[in-house]
Amino acid sequence: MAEEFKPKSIIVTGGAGFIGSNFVHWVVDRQPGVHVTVLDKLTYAGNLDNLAGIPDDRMDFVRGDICDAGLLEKLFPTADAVVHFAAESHNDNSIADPEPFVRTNVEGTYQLLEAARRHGTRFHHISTDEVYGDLALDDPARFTEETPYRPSSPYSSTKASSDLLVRAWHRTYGVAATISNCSNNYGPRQHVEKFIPRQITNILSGIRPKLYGDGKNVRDWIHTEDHSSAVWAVLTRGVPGETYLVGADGERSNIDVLRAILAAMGRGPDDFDWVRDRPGHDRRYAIDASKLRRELGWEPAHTDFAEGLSDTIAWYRDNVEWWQGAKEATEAKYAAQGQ
Ligand code: NAD
Ligand code: TDX
Repeated sequence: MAEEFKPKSIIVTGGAGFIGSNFVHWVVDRQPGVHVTVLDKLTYAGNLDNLAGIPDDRMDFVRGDICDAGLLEKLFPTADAVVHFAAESHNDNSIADPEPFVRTNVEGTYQLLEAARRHGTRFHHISTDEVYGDLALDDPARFTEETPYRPSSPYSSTKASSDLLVRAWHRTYGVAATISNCSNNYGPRQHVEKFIPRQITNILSGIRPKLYGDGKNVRDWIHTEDHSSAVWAVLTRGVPGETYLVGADGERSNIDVLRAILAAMGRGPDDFDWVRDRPGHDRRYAIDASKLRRELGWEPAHTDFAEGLSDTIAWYRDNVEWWQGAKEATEAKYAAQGQ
């Protein structure tokens, strides 16, 4: 473990999105001395309502693009660290139109690294387990920090590219950077395009849930609050230059997750439609988070998936106005893709 880094002022990119906003709430609730500047472009995935209730003296919100070097030049001088969540994050969108993924995920990360280099700013990069490609269903292996990069989709290849830029800026220019690669998050405020919210809001809207392919693909689910505590652990206690995998031993097949949602919402186990598979669909992700647990003493708090899922369903039931606006356009896009 490195000597503890104690930032007083952090920039959070993508802080109006799903995981970024959950992280901002986590920091504001648990780290009283820390001021947050959220930098977010408010794309279709960003929503200012996600930051409602945060006191003005704890957070500034700046609407802007991480690719805007002039804007970064204004924000970086007063920041001790940048925690970089901003990205185009959805695989299906990346297959339909990869251009914004290359721009935001690769060029945006490059601009942030250059700003961090100019100002000596600590850098924490949020990445994904998808950079490692996929595993067979019967493979006993899980991903570790040593697993070779083998991304499959336009999304995951741009995230892999951004990770490599971070590594190079650390080694070549000495930027004090850490990386965390996390598995699939779930919890409140996730966009309705993603698997779990899509199925919950389908049921709430009278639409049948949609399952890709044979439904046997496995994802390793972690509650977004546990991702937040892991990011804080790596930012403050991680060693610059190091990568930490984040996961909470939550491997589940898509059909099992869908049937858990159906049961929790009073529907039958077959009350869903099979739809066209995702091209290049990764079969299985699985994270070995031993390094994070051993070296930084991190433990997940949300270990009961049924309970986390039930809380998430309750959140979507109670916040219909939060998701209703995006639902129709999202389903129209999926329908046009046969999904
Ligand atoms: P999201 O799509 O919900 O939010 C992304 C946010 O970034 C939005 O608020 C959007 O407005 C903002 N943004 C996009 N382009 C921008 C730009 N050019 N400049 C400034 N802001 C911009 O995404 P998410 O699911 O919260 O994911 C956040 C991060 O976590 C991403 O880096 C993603 O790769 C990573 N990640 C996600 C998961 C997951 O399960 N969702 C798992 C592991 C890692
Ligand atoms: O309607 C659906 N039906 C379905 O079967 C949708 C939207 C998805 N799926 C399947 C595809 C995947 O196997 O569910 C699984 C999860 O899909 P997504 O929610 O799109 O997530 P995934 O592609 O696994 O990527 C997520 O985790 C890693 C995030 O979107 C990424 O940002 C993160 O890096």
